[in-house]
Amino acid sequence: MKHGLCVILFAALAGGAALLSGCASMCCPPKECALLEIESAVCTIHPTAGNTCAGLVNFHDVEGGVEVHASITGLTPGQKHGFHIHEFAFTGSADALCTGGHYDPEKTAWHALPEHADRPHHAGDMGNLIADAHGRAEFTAVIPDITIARRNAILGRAVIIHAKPDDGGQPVGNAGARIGVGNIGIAAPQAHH
Ligand SMILES: [Cu+2]
Repeated sequence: MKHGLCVILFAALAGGAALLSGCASMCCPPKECALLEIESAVCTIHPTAGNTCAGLVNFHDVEGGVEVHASITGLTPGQKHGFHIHEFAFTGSADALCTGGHYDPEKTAWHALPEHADRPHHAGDMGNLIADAHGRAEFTAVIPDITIARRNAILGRAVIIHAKPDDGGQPVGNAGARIGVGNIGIAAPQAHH
């Protein structure tokens, strides 16, 4: 009797485990997949210590990449500023070095401007913001090879704006200090600015 009960129990456990692993790989209940369905993100840029850079960056999944729109103030008038997604979320360091280096999930270890996206590059290479005479910049581009929350996901990482232009040079574009920073988070459905 005891042995019989054991067999039944084992069969029930094994069946349950098979059902669980099958579900994880195939049917993916909505609760478990909630993050994967996020297609829009937002990032509020705040100045690092001693700087004035501020603004908003919106991200939307599109065919082939993520459409990025940035509206930034407090830049050096008439100058380009390196603009990247860095690997880690900002946690408060005065120089924003806590965000690590350029987001490089493909481990290319090679930097490039978006106009050379056919070359090996970091997924987080977004090129430059171009400030007008008032130190404001508007930026719209589709950045390839990233998604909000699926392959090469950017959600939960940081956007960095640099003091100097990204010249496309190795290893990270010679863009200097980090003057603006923000974390990429989940956008409210109507968050259009
Ligand atoms: Cu950077």
